[in-house]
Amino acid sequence: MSDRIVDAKVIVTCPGRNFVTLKLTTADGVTGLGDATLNGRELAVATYLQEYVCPLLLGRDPAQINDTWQYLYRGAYWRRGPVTMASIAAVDMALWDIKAKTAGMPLYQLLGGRARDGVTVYGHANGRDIPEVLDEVAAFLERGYKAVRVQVGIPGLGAVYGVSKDRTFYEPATGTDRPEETRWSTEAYLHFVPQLFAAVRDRFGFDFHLLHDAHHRLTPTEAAKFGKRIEEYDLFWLEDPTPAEAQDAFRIIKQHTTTPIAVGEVFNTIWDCHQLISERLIDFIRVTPVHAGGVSHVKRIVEFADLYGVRSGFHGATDMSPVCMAAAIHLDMSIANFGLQEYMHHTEETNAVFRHAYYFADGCLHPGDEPGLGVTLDEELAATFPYRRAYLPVNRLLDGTMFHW
Ligand code: CS2
Ligand code: MG
Repeated sequence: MSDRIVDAKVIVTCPGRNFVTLKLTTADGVTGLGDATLNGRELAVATYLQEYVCPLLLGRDPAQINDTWQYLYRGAYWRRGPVTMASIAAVDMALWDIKAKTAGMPLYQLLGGRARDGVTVYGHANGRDIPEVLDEVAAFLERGYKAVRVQVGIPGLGAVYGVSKDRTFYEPATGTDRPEETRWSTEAYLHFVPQLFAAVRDRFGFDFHLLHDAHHRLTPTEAAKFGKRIEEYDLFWLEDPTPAEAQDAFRIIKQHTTTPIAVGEVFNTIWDCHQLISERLIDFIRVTPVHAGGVSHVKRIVEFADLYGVRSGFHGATDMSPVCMAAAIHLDMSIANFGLQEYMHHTEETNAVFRHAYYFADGCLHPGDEPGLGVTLDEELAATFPYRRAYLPVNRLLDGTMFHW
């Protein structure tokens, strides 16, 4: 008789920021973890799992990963979207965790084995002004990073995306009663940021990958012009230059600039990026297991992307729990078209709740050799960090017009 799922539990905890985790347990006593964190809307996913998904999992064969994925996707009728796909993602990650533990091997071995020595990552150098950013870049290069993303405060503007109040951790979801409101000027941004790239290249040269996240804030024409303007600084990628609902808008950007484009952290199925990939409108796909249907669906997306020369660049911000980070690293280790992995440090409390086998060395993350994902969740400790509602900021233009955060 094959094994059966006998328990499906949703664990919400807030060790410095909110995380939602699904824990499955089989009759044979094997457990699996799945990240279900949707920053700013965590309880929507927790409820979707608790009310509609967990009851359906009890009694199912944990080995049937593909059938369970389709059962939850086609069976929902209301397909796609961040809440549904984060819920399916959590189940998928947990089932892969169980399968690899049952096989007695780290997940990447089941996904085709080691295809590289380690997973090259990028760190986040940010500061209120250019000198502060330069000091942060120096610190990352000192620590052996081969890739660094730079974000800077814009003169005349208050808080802007990517510049952390705390020098060590970046956590944008800070509004407990209501979202923090920020003000934005695209003109001020476009005028100032090329000076940041010039200063970075002047001081540190071109022997490391330089990245930047425009965070959905430009029009296609502004992005095309900006991409062309900064070609001399040879960015590894310019991220989210324009909102990605309109995939065909990226044709305008690609017609005018060779600055590589990375998009996808907000995507949740292959349908969100099918055109971007098949028309080679992007160079890196940024989907991540928790938001894009889990290990199974992210694997499908990156293998599709490989046909068109598009590489991976999985999202790895602090709102991806160590469970999602581990799943991403196992995929990074095994796929053919690996590009780069984002790596934002979690808080010490998070690392205590989610003990994990992956580790940083020589500018790379390494998965470790524990069976499965290599993550354990300390439920007792998790219970000491109760959920605390936290909104992502909203962003308005200087005249008050609602804009993109
Ligand atoms: C950002 C994220 O890491 C990134 O590239 O776009 O910090 C993003 O803002 C957060 O994940 C939103 O929760
Ligand atoms: Mg981003």
